[in-house]
Amino acid sequence: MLRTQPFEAAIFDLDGVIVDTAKYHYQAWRRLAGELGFGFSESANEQLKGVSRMDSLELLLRSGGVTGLTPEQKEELASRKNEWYKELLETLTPGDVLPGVSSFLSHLRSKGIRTAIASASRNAPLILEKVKIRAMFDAVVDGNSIAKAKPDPEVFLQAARLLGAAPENCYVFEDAEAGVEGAIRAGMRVAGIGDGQLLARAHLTVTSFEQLEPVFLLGQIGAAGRREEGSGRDE
Ligand code: B16
Ligand code: MG
Repeated sequence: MLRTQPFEAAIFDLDGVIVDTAKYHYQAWRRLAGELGFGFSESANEQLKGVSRMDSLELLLRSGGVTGLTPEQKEELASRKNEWYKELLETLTPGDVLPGVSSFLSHLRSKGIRTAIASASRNAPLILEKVKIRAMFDAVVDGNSIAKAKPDPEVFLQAARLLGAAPENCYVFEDAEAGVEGAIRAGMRVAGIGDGQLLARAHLTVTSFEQLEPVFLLGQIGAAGRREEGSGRDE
């Protein structure tokens, strides 16, 4: 059975949850892999989701069997990728906010639930500004203010502190394995948005916010929030 107890704060990952920037990360990493002479598949890219920029580069290089680079060369590759990524971000508009997100946020806030962003991205301020959704969050914690990347719980704990909520009263919304793990380590409940098998550690999984919305809006997490694949891990 999934828990039905209410939560007082909602903490959202950004990339892949609020806005579909995950596809731009993938395009930019794939372009870098191409320049380095190897291919990079969408399934290999799953491992990079939610992971910091430099850790992502390490995973990419490992997948291409590239070794022996100096820290300076790695910095240069990461910033090359980031420039391409930022070019793609230029095309973002409020229309890129994922379906169901805005009404879900409005509903939570109308019920007095506090909201925060917990993102590994150092581009989070730029993205929030481009899609014009910053005002929907009481706090933003991103890659500029954390020392340890997901799956470390730091980003989530910092968001909870800023919202004045105890971790057990927070619900996290995540699309990445590393993020789901980080939220669990923070002692929070977590909804996985995406592939139910990849996010199997989440307390519930849905494929999109449109599907998630009624679950929370009706306040029936226990009745409607059962995972689609496998069995719920909640007690
Ligand atoms: P940046 P999230 C994460 O954002 C992305 O999922 C991950 O792919 C990226 O490497 C990381 O941010 C760092 O992003 O290069 O923009 O600083 O999912 O935690 O919102
Ligand atoms: Mg994400």
